[in-house]
Amino acid sequence: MSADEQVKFLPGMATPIRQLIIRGCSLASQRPLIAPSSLPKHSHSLVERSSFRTSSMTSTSNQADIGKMKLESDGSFKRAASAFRNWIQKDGEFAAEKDRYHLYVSYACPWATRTLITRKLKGLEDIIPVTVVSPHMGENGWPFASVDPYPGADVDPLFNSQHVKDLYYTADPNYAGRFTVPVLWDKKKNTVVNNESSEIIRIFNTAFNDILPPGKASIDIYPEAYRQDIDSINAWVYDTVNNGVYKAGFAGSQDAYEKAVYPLFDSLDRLEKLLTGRDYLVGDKLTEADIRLFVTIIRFDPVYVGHFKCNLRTIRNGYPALHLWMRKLYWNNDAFKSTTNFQHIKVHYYWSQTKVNPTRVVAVGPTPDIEPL
Ligand SMILES: N[C@@H](CCC(=O)N[C@@H](CS)C(=O)NCC(=O)O)C(=O)O
Repeated sequence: MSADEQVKFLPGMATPIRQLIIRGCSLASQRPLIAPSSLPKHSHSLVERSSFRTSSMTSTSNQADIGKMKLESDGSFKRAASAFRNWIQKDGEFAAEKDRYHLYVSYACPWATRTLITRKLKGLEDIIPVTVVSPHMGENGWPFASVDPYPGADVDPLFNSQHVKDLYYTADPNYAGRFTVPVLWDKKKNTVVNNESSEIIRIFNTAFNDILPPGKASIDIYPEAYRQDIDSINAWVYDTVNNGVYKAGFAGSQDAYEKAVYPLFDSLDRLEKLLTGRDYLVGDKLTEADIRLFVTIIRFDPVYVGHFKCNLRTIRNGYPALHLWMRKLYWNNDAFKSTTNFQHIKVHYYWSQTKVNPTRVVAVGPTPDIEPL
């Protein structure tokens, strides 16, 4: 429970009256509520929990606003770990069922786009519906279309939430982490199953195979035989490329910036060698290593070169093999093309990250967003 919300136990009452103290004024809710401490986590009824807190009630802008995010003392950016790490399993607590789970994403977010690509590759569109937020991530975090009707954004079909942060508080009123996408939601337990994209794509890879047609069930982006190679590429690609662009872009000192940007380009050079004459990073088929790299490379020229100062080279002019690999995935496989929305990508970074770009002016180039094959 935050400092803004308190549950009051009045003398002689079997159940407490919930009292919301909102910026100095107090509103007593007459609806009885079971003491939260006597319940297992996530066990409040949906209606009670979703009314616990709404976007307009409390100020969480230090938690929700990327512009107010604190850096380390040396000016470097450290990404916080994701909080919800449950797994969907055949006979587990979170069973693999149709019409039980819902995916919340932003087209702008590379981590969320990993999950969108995998959902599409595996043919999970009917099993796991998706809701897209507006790219304007502001002081309350990611808004739904009910608050910001941006083209391509959706309203929240489950709760009509205003912001993604409302979902997090519905799952856990004491949530103190960041309000990130993607969010994989469980409609049965009314909670977040998992908000870590690297795990969500592995869940999607296998968990629903029993209820998918054989052609989709047999698609395996993390095959046993290649796991060691995939894991080892993922490790340095994550640190220096996927997260490396953020470390360069969010750096608050010259030293922190240079410590990120040079290793980033060293890794791009290494990837260029790996991909020369090859269509895929590992073996001769598409794996999660390609998916995880693609979402960063597709954003590179449109956003990271300018906005994040990753400008030693561009992909289109500096890396012919990476450029070809990216264009083949995009133009030849609809799972990549249909989940890439350059408008959401560009508007989000340039508009939302006001520490990096206080004017919110969105750069017009490069044109085209992606070159033809
Ligand atoms: N570890 C998470 C990271 C997700 C993430 O950082 N998402 C960003 C958008 S690209 C976000 O929602 N940030 C909101 C915030 O940090 O307040 C994952 O891979 O799923």
